[in-house]
Amino acid sequence: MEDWWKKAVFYEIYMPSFCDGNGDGIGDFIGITSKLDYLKKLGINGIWLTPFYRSPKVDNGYDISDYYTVDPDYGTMKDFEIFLMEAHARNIKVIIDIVLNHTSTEHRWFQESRSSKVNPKREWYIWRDPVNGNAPNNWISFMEGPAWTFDEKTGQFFYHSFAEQQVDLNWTNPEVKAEMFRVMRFWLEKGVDGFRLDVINHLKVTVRFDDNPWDEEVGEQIHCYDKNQEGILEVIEEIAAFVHSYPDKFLVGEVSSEDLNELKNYCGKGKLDVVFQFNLGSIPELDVEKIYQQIKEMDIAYKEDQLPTLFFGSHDMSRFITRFAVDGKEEEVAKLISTLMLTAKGVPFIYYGEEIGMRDLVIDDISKMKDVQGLIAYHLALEAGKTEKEALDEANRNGRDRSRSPMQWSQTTY
Ligand SMILES: [Ca+2]
Repeated sequence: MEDWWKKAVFYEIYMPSFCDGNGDGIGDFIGITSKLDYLKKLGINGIWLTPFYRSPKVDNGYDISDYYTVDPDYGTMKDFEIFLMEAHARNIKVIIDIVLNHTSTEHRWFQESRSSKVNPKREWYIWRDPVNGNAPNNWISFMEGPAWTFDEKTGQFFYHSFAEQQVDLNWTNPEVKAEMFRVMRFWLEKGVDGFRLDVINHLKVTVRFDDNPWDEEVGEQIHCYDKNQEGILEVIEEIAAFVHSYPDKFLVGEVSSEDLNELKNYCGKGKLDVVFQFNLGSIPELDVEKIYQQIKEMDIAYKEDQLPTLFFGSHDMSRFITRFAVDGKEEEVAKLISTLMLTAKGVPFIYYGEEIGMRDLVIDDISKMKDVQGLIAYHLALEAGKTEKEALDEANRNGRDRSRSPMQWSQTTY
């Protein structure tokens, strides 16, 4: 039988913003369950849920503090189970977002790890001695700022490829790997249909911890030693073999790259089923020639067992209707892109709200901004001597709140 996902249309639900079932202003499982008939009518076959595990939400749930618990904001485990059962009753598959690369600094594993150098969980994370009183190397995080934070208590630095509250797990440690496989087993046995693997090409960092080179021309660090490291494909193959040992499970990976030659190494038989195609999805403006070119290149580069993904929006990027806006032609743009997503070769991922033409939110006051990436950009701009207004513009440009506004279920204003 052909894999179900090859003909599926996925729909990404950003947990806090989709549907609030209990009136506290935060989306939850009761709310999502109440909209399953709507989703069925829309014609989608699969739901991708962003993280709903217990989390302090420094990065809106991508900083998990307990992988085995539903965050109380989103409901209870029972609410999750009812949602899953009701989705399956409507022949809708459910894949869940899982963050294998890092945990929240509030996770008890990290609390134990940082408590002393001899704690059994010390090696679950990446700790290094200072070098001449400074960070062990020049790595900067993928959210700006240094990737190392000094921990007073034990006098060492810990590594975080994203925000400092998202500490990287040490995937060279077999105990870490075994525990994260246990996490996946837990949810597979609850009946989920697969995973969306967050920043999956970051799982391994180099063993040498050399300085990253600097690109003088663009004034940016080249991330040579902190992603796509040797051994990463073997780990991904192990994850794929494990997940596919359960029948009909699906894996989509977020490989942080726009380079098709890199992306194609991660998907296909024995690997991830598909990866997010940022070479197409991240296109900054409506350039039909370029879109056509990317689709053609994927067709040539991909072998028979490889399929691209088709999306132009997500919780990490500007909504495409705003991004591609041609004044007065928003409806045409929305229809054009939707037609392309639903007819070109590949697995489409609709981002909630695209079907009703939702546009970017513009934040007019920094106190209303939730996204850590926007807040970091705001503070860096102020430190660089920019005005309040310029810093806010910078935050809106770099922040991700713009595409995370509540689903517009009605025309009511609040
Ligand atoms: Ca709620």
